[in-house]
Amino acid sequence: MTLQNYDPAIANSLQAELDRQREGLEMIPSENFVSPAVLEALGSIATNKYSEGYPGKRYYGGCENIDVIEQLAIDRAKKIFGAQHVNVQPLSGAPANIAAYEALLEHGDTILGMDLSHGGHLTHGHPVTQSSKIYNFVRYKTDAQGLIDLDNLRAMAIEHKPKLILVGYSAYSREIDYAGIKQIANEVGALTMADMAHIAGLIAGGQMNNPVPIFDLVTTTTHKTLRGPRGGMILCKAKHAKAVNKAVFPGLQGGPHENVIAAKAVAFKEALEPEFKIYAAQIKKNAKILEQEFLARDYKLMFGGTDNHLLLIDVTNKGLSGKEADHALDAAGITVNKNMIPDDPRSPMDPSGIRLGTPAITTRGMKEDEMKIIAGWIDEAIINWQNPKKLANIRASVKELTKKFPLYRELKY
Ligand code: DSN
Repeated sequence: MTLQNYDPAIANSLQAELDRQREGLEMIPSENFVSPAVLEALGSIATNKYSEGYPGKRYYGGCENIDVIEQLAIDRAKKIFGAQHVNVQPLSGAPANIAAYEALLEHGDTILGMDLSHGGHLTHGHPVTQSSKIYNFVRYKTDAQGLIDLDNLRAMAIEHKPKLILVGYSAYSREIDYAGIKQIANEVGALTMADMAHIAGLIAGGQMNNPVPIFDLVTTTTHKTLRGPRGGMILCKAKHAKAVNKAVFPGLQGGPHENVIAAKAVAFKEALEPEFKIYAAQIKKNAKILEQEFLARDYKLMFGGTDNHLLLIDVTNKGLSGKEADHALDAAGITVNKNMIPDDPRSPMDPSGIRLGTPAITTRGMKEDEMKIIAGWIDEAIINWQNPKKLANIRASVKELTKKFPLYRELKY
């Protein structure tokens, strides 16, 4: 019995989603396309198994095969990032961050983390989150040039005496000086944590600085540039291993999702291949081309440009809001997300900016030439945001281009 025969409502929606992914340009910087091997592991019978505990120390019988799978995921992740200890069980990035705080801190401790509108993440202390009610978050910002000013960070660290300094961002496009930040943490006796979710694939591919050997603890998701299944992971120094494992299970979670862990292991094998370095390098080259094309068209790039996979663009000088740009681009077959810019005077639901990136379109095989064409289409869609006919024309051109870069050739629901 196929899914189509048994549950056509779901099968048809999956097919429609597959068509959407195939026929559009996916430029949300936190999205990607996993390989068929990752997809196969994700949809495997490992989903049937309970395995609370860790390899060799489980609360359930019958875990001998699951142990092999989870240990492979751990060993491969250690090798990619040079980590002393890895926990592959976090269900995603937000739970990984909560478990990390629990492992390293006492409730009420002070954490110095980046402001959301400057590129930080909700889980780094935004007042709407649960963790902001448990810990005392103090938030730093980027400077007028859009960079992280280490002198300012040092002054804030001396003033607030944080137990933890937190870096790693979801809309920041520049390289991070982990050694410089570690130095400040040492001066004030703070622990260090990086959330490398957005850039883990670029680090794995040797294209960006690696915080793992320097920092106490690093969290990540596995589904962004790292191109694995939707999930999370914590990497840390051996001295934090016990606390991290206890914080994840039983502290925060129950049974690990071993089908996801199997898919993580497959993605990590891929990240260890030489081709992954080429992929990671191409992500950055493609983002750089977009940067040049947008600067040439008078777009206001936050942080002055990009060193990674993403661009944060203030579109208000083009006469529209981030939400309007997001909708216009959607109509043109290009998916981005509306996003706050530093100290945005507008609201989160209708901010000044859009955030876009290259991981998914690079996975499809698109390179410099396609980036130039795509930047032209984005500009055209933004200029013609109130012209449905023009947007439909761009959408038709987008569809033509995507046919040259097939996605999941054999797949059908
Ligand atoms: N939601 C993710 C992103 O899009 O950046 C971060 O958690």
